[in-house]
Amino acid sequence: MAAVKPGLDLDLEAFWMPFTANRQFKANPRFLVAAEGMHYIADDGRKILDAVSGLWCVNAGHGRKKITEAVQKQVAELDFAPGFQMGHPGAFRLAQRLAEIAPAPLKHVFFTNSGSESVDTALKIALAYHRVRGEGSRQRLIGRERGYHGVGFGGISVGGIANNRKFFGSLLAGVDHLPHTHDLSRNAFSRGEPEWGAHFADALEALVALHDKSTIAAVIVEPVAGSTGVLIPPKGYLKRLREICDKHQLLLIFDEVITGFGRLGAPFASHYFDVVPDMITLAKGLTNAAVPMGAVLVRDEIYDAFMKGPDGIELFHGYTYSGHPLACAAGNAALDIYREEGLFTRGAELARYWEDALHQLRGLPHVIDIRNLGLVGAIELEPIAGSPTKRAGQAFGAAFDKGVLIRTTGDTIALSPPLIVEKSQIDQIAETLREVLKAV
Ligand code: PXG
Repeated sequence: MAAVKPGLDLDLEAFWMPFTANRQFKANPRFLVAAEGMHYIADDGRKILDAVSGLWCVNAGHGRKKITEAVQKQVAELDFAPGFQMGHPGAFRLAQRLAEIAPAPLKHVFFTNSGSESVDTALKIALAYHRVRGEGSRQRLIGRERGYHGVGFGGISVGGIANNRKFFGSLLAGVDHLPHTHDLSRNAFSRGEPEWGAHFADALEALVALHDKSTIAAVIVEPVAGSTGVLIPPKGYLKRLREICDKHQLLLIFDEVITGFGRLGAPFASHYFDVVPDMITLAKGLTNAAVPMGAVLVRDEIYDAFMKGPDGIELFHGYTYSGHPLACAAGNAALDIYREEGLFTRGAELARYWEDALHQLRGLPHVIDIRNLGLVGAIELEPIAGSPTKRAGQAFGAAFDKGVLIRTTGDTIALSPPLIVEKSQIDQIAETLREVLKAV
């Protein structure tokens, strides 16, 4: 029997939903039908406060008129332009503006359509870079346990989540992983960056000793790991990673698909931590999620190495929709909004209030950790014995029923509201979670 959404003339079986327990969802479907500002509207007409920016992506809030109008105008004027051996002004404008916001030496932008494509693009650029400069033996890629870098074969290979890897064969060869930095025995309930754990970066020295630097192309990490439960880097950890990469000429890639565009109270995490990587992968907030788009920001020296090669195509890589006109229109409008409304730094102004609101939930039943940075936060729950993820799953349902959309991963509640959030809405998120956590 096909699942049917009551009240809507829809057979739900045809759509194989991504990262979803399809049977569970289809037995009890939840539909969103509209959105504006900080809220979704559910199909039963209820207003749901969005405490996770859709999926960490609607940084300026929903239904922004400026973006809507820019996309409408663009689709009427130039719906599509081929991006290979042709250009359109919107893509060059967006690239130039991104390069202006990016940390200084990252002046070049390669467009993709998603975070997963950005990651695979950055990994390919890293490999090709070493080859074009005559060190093609550098082929090994290093990721991190509990890392999430999307779902392409490159991304799951450097990623560190067993369920995302184990079904998919042998993955990329020549990948190794750093340990993750999450240690509740030392760092539980840290406010902001944990004090303890910079030494986790030294594991990179051990990998260099094991494999030899001449075999290693790049290291990729999320500055703050998002999908595996908001893991905040220990103080000094990212700086130390940068130093070790410099020492051995390894490229350092920051995956800022979540941390980009103001999430930490600065344009990028790279600014926040004052650590400049060699490439930054982006997506999500780039267009405020109105049109899919990703990008890779690339350091001068890397781009220049390709531009010195023989005449002809310098990098055999790209997508039909790289720099799609609608995505560029949305991206340019989103950047206008971020700048005009000061959203790149609003997270810094609200960070303390956010931190206090979340940490007031300490002491509630089953809360084993609370973490925060900028406008991102997480509450880790003690799993129900024998049923991991169940407690957080119940919290998700209960919060939704009480009018707040959260995200859960494992038994951790992850929070990242749009950067336009008001203090009263932070209170609402915290109060709703207080009620929810008393009951799960
Ligand atoms: N890198 C990072 C750091 C991400 O967080 C991707 C790459 C892949 O992006 P695309 O656009 O290909 O999905 C992501 C995506 C969650 C959640 O709730 C997180 C993501 C996607 C969906 C859900 O944690 N991050």
